[in-house]
Amino acid sequence: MLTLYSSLHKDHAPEYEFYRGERVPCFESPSRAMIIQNELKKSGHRVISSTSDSRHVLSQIHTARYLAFMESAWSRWLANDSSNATVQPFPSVWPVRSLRSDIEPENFIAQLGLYSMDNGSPLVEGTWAAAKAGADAAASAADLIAKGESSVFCATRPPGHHAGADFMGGYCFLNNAAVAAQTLLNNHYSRVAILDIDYHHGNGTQSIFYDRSDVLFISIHGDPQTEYPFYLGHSDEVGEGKGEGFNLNLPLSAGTSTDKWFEALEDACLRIGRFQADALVVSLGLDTFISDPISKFSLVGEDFKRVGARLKRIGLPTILVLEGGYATKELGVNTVNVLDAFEMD
Ligand code: SP5
Ligand code: ZN
Repeated sequence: MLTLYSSLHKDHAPEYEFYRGERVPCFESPSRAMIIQNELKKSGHRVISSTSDSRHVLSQIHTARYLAFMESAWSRWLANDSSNATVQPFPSVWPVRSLRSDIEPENFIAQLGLYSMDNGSPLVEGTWAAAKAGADAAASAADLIAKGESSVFCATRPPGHHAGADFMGGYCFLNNAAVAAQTLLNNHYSRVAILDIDYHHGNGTQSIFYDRSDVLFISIHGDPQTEYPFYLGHSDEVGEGKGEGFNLNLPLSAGTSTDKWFEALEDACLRIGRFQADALVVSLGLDTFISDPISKFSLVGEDFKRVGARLKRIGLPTILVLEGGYATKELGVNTVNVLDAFEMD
């Protein structure tokens, strides 16, 4: 499958995240994209660089003040104190209910809290360039589809589906799936379906399109009662206003069997058919894998071939964007299993 890749992702390489009060190595690491890239080349997939700039479409998906914050974050963090060059900033205070989020504080860490949903999304010097390269790939994928390509994969990181219009979270900074969908609409596609099969609910993508009927958002994920991101992803979230009926959540308990997972995938595919989408964006998280270190579904290598085959049967021009998947050793093979099966006759 035609794949977009940029080596800029390597500069988003935070040293640690927090787990149970301890600093632990980041689950979301550069080796993920490198291993996928190796496996893609081994299996004969064509890997190219982005052809489009996402700047305009980013302004349709994210707020101006969030984009301004993200783009200048590192230089302003350094301006605070030059010794910050080797320090990862983390938020420690958030504007929850009854606190004001309309005023951007001058304090950098307070700004970081304003623009974050968690303290689990470490930001470093190379984060903006890596995230922007991911968004450029998503926009490029849509432009390539509009020119007649039938399927394109974005082998980019950091992932995107937890990032909302004005916040980062869950290792995500810019919402690549939303960028891909909006770029398709800008290219005169009229109804785009986004199918999110990452283990975690795609809260950012859902919120971006929640009041719209031109984008159908469907997510299959671990039940937010026990699984990250906890505060969104329930089955009663169906969309609002014009968007009512265009959001479908299929939460499954942690530990759900693979049979049940594929039943949910079938429901999702049938809904996409009824929507009469003219293009499909897949938020391809591979953290549904049995050995994923932070997730609790049980798909094995062969199951990812079945996923690819089922997605192909939907029969739409398709963009797949990489989201999560942290069993790094197997991540390349699992990803390529999806793509190979998608391309099989
Ligand atoms: C894109 C994506 O998959 N983001 C996931 C973000 C999850 N963040 C919370 C990580 C919690 C780690 N819990 C470790 C459990 C180890 N047993
Ligand atoms: Zn995930």
